[in-house]
Amino acid sequence: MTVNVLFAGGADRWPQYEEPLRAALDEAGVTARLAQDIPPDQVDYIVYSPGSWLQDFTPYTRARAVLNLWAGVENIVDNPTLHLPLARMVDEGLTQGMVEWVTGHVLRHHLGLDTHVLHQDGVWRNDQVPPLAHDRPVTILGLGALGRACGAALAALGFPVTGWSRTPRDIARLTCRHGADGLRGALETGRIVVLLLPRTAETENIIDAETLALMPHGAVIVNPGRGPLVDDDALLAALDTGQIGHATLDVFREEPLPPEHPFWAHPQVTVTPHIASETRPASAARVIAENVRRGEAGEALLHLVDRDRGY
Ligand code: NDP
Ligand code: OXD
Repeated sequence: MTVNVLFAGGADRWPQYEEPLRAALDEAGVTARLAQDIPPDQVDYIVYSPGSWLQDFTPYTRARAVLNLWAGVENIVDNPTLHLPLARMVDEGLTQGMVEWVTGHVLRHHLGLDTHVLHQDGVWRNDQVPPLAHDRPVTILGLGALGRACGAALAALGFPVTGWSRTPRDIARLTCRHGADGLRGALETGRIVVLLLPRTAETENIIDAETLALMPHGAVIVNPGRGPLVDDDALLAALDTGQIGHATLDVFREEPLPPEHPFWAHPQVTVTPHIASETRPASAARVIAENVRRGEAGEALLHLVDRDRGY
């Protein structure tokens, strides 16, 4: 039987995804009609990404699931017309990209690379040899697919890593804390704090004046999670007093970050344009195809979102 898979992931992504998706569906043994335009009442699965033209799911009467190309689901999770199972993206390429980005930015701050990279001015600055990783505790808020992988990479380099999640976790080489009580301890130890939480009602403004004050003086924040995790004004105030030594921010409340936003001009802020990582078509297509196969076989889908929890 032919399965109808609607690609509603954006016309700009279609050229990158069409061939890998066809190949992956084929490899998964699924006979599929894959297209950007299929009559709604014939669609079985919807491949989706934020900003899609598809906002009203009501006419998709026989669809069995929405398969998101992004890890973050805040743009679709509250859609009142969506009553279908929603799967988010967990992709080995996306994870590897995030591990590389987080490790790179943590090492930049740990090694004080800017001192030498930005000052090739004839001054021999040999008064500060960087400490070893085991003297620089790192905290990761969020121990999901991405937080766990980044934690493992940083722990392998020797950083003492504390991770924080909503529910209790037990992860080799990481000190795991959870819940409201665990947040204080996680922040108090982190000289570099990496945010890899989803955006939900509970995580919004989790980094505010109160939590910023818990971090060691001069701590560095690295945020590839979501902009609304951080209260921008509180962060700017903490940067101005030196409570926070630097913030490397990849995600923002408004994207693109408006040119007049104070983050751009602040000397202790590094802005990167939501490029920490991205879903990679070749590996992600296999995840989508496996979920279509599972759906057709009556098996549980991978990476299902809990709509009440919001991630
Ligand atoms: P997961 O859903 O796998 O993990 C989310 C983690 O956050 C879990 O450990 C979860 O806890 C924890 N969490 C959620 N809510 C709370 C809370 N209220 N208190 C404490 N912990 C909480 O997500 P991923 O790791 O795959 O992705 C994380 C985020 O990274 C995405 O949602 C997205 O926003 C962002 N992202 C950014 C990219 C970029 O390029 N900048 C690229 C890809 C993703 P528990 O384990 O208990 O469930
Ligand atoms: C994602 C992202 O959520 O790229 O996948 O931010």
